[in-house]
Amino acid sequence: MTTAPPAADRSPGPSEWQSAFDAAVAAEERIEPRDWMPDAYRATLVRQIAQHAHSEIIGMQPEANWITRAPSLRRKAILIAKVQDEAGHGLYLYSAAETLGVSRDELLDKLHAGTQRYSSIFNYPTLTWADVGAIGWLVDGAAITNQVPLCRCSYGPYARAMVRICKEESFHQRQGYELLLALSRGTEAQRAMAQDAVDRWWWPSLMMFGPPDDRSAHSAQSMAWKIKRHSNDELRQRFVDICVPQAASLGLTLPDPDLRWNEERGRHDFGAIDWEEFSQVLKGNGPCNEQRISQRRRAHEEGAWVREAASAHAAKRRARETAPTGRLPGSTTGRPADRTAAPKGAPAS
Ligand code: BYC
Repeated sequence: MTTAPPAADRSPGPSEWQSAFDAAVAAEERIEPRDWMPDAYRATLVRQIAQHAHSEIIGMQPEANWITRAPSLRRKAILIAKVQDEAGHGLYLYSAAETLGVSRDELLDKLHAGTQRYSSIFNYPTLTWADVGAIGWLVDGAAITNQVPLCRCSYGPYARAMVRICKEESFHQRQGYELLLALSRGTEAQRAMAQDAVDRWWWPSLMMFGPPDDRSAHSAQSMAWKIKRHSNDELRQRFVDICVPQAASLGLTLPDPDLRWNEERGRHDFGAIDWEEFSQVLKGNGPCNEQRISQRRRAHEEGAWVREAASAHAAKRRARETAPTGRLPGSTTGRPADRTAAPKGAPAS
């Protein structure tokens, strides 16, 4: 979108920029990095995109925990690819955030200092191999439900990043489902392991959608700006309705005695979520909060040499590209003269 042109003979005032922005959002146009946008819109996007990016890279930890113990080479290769995909998602999202004028370093510093959040879900442990399946099916499933509408987010770079992320998440969800299906059709011990994982991940997955609508501080404004397209409760309900038949096909149960079809609503009713647990996890008191953040800080410190080497390499390339080419008169190759000249004594070709 190109924000509304000012009147030809004068610069636009703040209210004209605001009106142009409002009109663009109302017309379903995309806001792009160079367009004018309200400070609060920019700040909300930075908050949400950063939290999303942090979730992707912290989210690598629980599953990476099982790479060395995957039960077969095939499962190991799939899991490595999935964890790598999450790193890639982090990259797309940090890049999207950078278009808003914040650097990746700045955002990582805030994650490490605990002043920016990542998803509550990654503060739970992966106790058995079946947890890899439960994360794929439920956590990636919840992520897709939340993220598909973000492909229509009003901010262009975020919306475009989400398109690719959602395609990959949908593969992740299927691998989790397939893994759980194999376990649930396996031995009694394997089926029990799958059921136990689903029992532990179900409620935290429902919390991923955020607090209930009447306690969601940002939803109303984010929906008015078309950053969010649906409320937290709407998406949570959609997720429950999707999961119930999938659980039945898996031969597993969802750990909620109040879960039942409501004919009148045409949706499933489900039990009360423990919002006190959610609030404790957000305060840093979940089972793995400390471990996740200390591991992240350590990985960042241990990766310092890689960043330094990559920067040195990039500087070298830049220098090489901007150095005088040493072109021979009449040469069209642009290569330095000493490289194009045949070495002494070389056979004529
Ligand atoms: N965890 O006003 P609300 C993945 C915070 S990664 C932690 O409703 P909003 C994957 C919220 O930030 C999945 N905090 O907020 C990766 C706010 O706090 P502040 C990550 C939460 O933004 C690897 C306060 O609660 N997905 O799929 O309108 C492997 C009030 O909430 C949570 C995304 O990040 C939470 N669950 O709505 C496998 C999606 N929920 O900032 C899988 C993008 C809420 O005021 N994000 N809070 O201190 C969103 O769609 C929205 O930000 C949310 C929250 C729906 C999460």
